Formats: sequence, structure tokens, C-alpha cells
Amino acid sequence: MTYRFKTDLKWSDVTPKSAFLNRRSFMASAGAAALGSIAGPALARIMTVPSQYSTDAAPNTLEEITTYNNYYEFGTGKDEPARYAKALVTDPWSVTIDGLVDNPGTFSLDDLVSGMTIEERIYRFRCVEAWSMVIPWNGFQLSALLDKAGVQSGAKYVSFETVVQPENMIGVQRGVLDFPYREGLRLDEAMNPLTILATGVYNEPLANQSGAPIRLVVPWKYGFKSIKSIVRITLTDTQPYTTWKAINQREYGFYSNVNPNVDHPRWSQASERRIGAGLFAGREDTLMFNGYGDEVASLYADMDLLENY
Ligand SMILES: Nc1nc2c(c(=O)[nH]1)N[C@H]1C(S)=C(S)[C@@H](COP(=O)(O)O)O[C@H]1N2
Ligand SMILES: [Mo]
Repeated sequence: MTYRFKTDLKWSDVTPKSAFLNRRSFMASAGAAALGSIAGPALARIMTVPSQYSTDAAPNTLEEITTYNNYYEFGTGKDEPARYAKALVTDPWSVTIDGLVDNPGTFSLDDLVSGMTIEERIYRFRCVEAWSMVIPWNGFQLSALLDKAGVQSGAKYVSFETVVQPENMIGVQRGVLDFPYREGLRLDEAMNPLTILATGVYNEPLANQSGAPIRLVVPWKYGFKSIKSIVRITLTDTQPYTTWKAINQREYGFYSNVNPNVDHPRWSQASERRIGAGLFAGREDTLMFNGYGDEVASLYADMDLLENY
């Protein structure tokens, strides 16, 4: 079953509507994660239309999803983004699309999605690093946006950049990384239907700490590839700069595919701790490509994944 939108899409069509009209309600319902309180036939329909790629695994609560985060612009502690990301200014927002595209420009969020055809709304994806969660994202396939941008034949990679608001970002003031945070994908990875731009969680707009107003989600790669609060998307012919590889090339590769057979130099990557499973729950075995091998293993058929970690 698909959920096909009209082609004069507005940003409010790709963000959860009731909450979009009344952003204050987000904070009210966020604490309770009270899904039942979100009324309306359209949303009811969206709720029942998961992506064909969604997992059946039980999702984490909104509370868990928004209180245990990595967003170094707001500090390196897992609890710091929830405390400090309120300062992020997300309205107005624009995204620049440039490089090897036919239709470059700087777009408001409405302009960004106008004319796109979007088929799926809920992506209940496992995400994993040393810990894991299952998150029901709202969003759309990155490929829909890249198709609209008109990717030129010479393009081989996509580069992404996060906003920098020094006055609002305590981690930028502390200089904990070389900001802006940057990430990249090979073009075929970017076009894969599992690669989405998320605009919400649990039919609520993204919390700032989750990467509002728009962030990448790449479920077969380690969490750090999923860059938050995107302001620039650039199509390139060479492998782009990526923040973690630049920090430590030996520890973080460009691909960063979830791979239980390749340990991080300082820790095993064979298992993960499921957030919310309780103190005494055992660790779970981490699956190759985070369990999405059927969808993505073919992308790496010719590659040595021990070399290309
Ligand atoms: N801009 C930006 N994006 C980022 C990060 C960051 O520090 N800054 N952290 C990454 C890391 S290390 C992880 S694990 C995920 C965490 O996403 P979550 O907080 O939504 O679970 O965001 C990624 N995206
Ligand atoms: Mo991470």
C-alpha cells in the first residue's frame, strides 16, 4: 500500500500536520508520547501505512528517542542535546542544493518539497551504533529530492552539511569538532529507498535534538552517518569530506556500514545495547548491514568490506 501525495507538495504535507499547525502541542504530547491524542482521519491513515521497509520490532518511546542523543553542536553528553537544543532556530530554514545538479538553488522548506512525488510516510527503522533503538520516522526518500534536483551524469557522491549557529550552539562555542558537521554518501547509497530525509518522529515534527527540521537517516550505517539539521546538499564527483573520518581515519571510514565482523579499534562492534530494554537485558548480536542486507548488500558486491569500513 502506498501513500501518494499531490504534486504541489507543501512542507506541511511532509511534516505531521496537526502538530505542524500547532507546534506548541509538540512539547505537550512529547512527554506522554500520547499517540492516541493525535486525531484526524489523515493521520490515522498515515499511522497505519508503514513503509514496506519497516521492521516489526517494537519501537522505542518518544521519551527515549528524544533524551538519549548525539548532537555534538549541543555538547558531547548523551543528555546534553535534550537540554541545549531548544536554542536551535529552525524557522526560517533553507537548504542549498548545489554542485553537479541541473536545478541548483537555495530553497525554503516549501520550495524544497514542491513538485515531488512521495510515496511512504512511516519508516520504522532500526538504528544502531554501540546502542540501538527502533524509531518510527516520518519522512521521504532522499531519491525524490535528488530526482527533482536533476543529478548530472558526472555526479558520484552526495555531501551534506549541518547548520552552524554559534550563538545558539554550546558545542560550537566549546569547539568540540571542526564544524560544520559534514557527511557523505555514494550516489547509489543516496538513491537507495532505505535512505530517507526525516521530518518527524511518531507523527510529530522532529525535536531539535533529533535534527529538526530535516535530517538524514541511513539505517544500514552507523548512527554518525545520519547527519542532522541539514542546510546544504552538494553533488560531487569525488568522495566528500566527512567529519568522523577527518577526525580519525583509522577508526572511522567513509562507508561506515554496520558490520559485526569489523571491530572499531577501541571496541567490539559485534553486539549492541538496546536502549530501553532494561538494565538486565543482555546485549543483542549486531546484524550485518543492521539487518538490511537484502536491500543493500548488492551495493557492495565488488568491495572488500574489511578494507572499506
Ligand atoms: N550535525 C550532527 N549530526 C549528527 C551528529 C552530530 O553530532 N551532529 N551525531 C551523529 C551521531 S554520532 C549519531 S549516533 C546520530 C544520533 O541520532 P539520534 O540522536 O537521533 O539518535 O546522529 C548523528 N548526526
Ligand atoms: Mo554516534
